[in-house]
Amino acid sequence: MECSAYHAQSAVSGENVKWTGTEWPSAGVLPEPHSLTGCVIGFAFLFWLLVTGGRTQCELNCIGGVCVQTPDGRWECRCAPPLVLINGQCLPCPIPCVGGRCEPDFNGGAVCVCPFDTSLVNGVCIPNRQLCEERCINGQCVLWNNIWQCRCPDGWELIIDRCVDVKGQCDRECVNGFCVRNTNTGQWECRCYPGFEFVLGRGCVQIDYCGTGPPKCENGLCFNIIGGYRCQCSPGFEPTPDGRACVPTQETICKQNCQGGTCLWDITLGQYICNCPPGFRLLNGMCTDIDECLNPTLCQNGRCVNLPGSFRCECNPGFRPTPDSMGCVEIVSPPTCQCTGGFCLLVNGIFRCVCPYGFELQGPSTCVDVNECVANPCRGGDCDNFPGGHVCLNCLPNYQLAPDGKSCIGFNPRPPPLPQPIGFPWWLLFLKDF
Ligand SMILES: [Ca+2]
Repeated sequence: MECSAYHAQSAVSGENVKWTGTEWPSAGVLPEPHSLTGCVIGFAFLFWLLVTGGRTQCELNCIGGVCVQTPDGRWECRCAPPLVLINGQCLPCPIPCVGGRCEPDFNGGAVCVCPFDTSLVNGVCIPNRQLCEERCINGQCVLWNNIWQCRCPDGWELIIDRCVDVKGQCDRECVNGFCVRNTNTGQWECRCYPGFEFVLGRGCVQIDYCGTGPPKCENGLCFNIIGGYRCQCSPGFEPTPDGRACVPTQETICKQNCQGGTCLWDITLGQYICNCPPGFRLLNGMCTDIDECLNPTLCQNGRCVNLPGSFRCECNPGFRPTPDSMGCVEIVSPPTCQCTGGFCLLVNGIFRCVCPYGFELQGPSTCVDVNECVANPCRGGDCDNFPGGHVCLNCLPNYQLAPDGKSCIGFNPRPPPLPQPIGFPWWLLFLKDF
């Protein structure tokens, strides 16, 4: 033992401990406090301890304390609280120990032993209940098997000594889903509603059906819906009954198979039909020209020339096309009209000789005067015939010339009958073939 070490010890002791004989355990001889303050005196004290046998041996090492005899006869060094025996010296507790008892450990250090139901926290012995309640945020401390434990409300969970609203946290993050507790792990897990998938950090997000997997909605646009997708089809296409694909409309299909024609809705058939232009027929999805010349009855007396949509008859020399252009007929000299005294009129393609009023046809082409006087139109007078008409003359007494001069009108009870007036086209009288 060096003098300096002992000297330092006594100085420390002088600060913290009141060295009086009455505070020490019984037995042993304690030097007066003042005798410990000098190095020379200290050496003398050590020497004194050495010469006292087992007790002396104890007291030699029990610096700052006092040796007491145990019931089995051994001598132990006892330090006055709060000093603690460390490496044979009674020293103040080298560690903070408020509310506890400082005791030497087996490694030359010290431990703070807290009273029952308290725990050492930062060198202070704190009641376990207080400790629990300080830490048990959002929970309640209960005594369970003599241990204060933090109990959390349902749906809350103890995470590092505090209750955390794990279900609430799950609920907040689990939009478009619901939280269930995994019976295996005990964790609250977010289960997404159909059509949603869980993405860490984003919660339940709508599944992008359009953007994943094989391309969708060809000939249209793809739209995600909850649980799937739907197609909005381009013009000419229509969605399938399940809405997951676009197929050509009936009209489109018709048009694809009706090139050169027009697709029309047939209300009786209830479907589109291909309508080819005249002279064309549908062949292998295309409106194809009809070769009318394959019909042997066409263009007789000529040569048939097939044309797109039609045909033409090229007539042999001496022939001309028929009015309907379906054949050829022999060219005949145009009919001549002989009509003396009248004029020619084309009726039904045939010239007729038409005579003026008061003339009639004699033979095929000669107009001669009608002698009206033969019918005796001037009863009561004289009749004078002239080319194209007649006139009455010399009406008898009691007769008067008609305003038109073509009859004599009598005043007698029975006037002579008047000739029939002619009120329809006069030339019709002469159309014998009419
Ligand atoms: Ca043709």
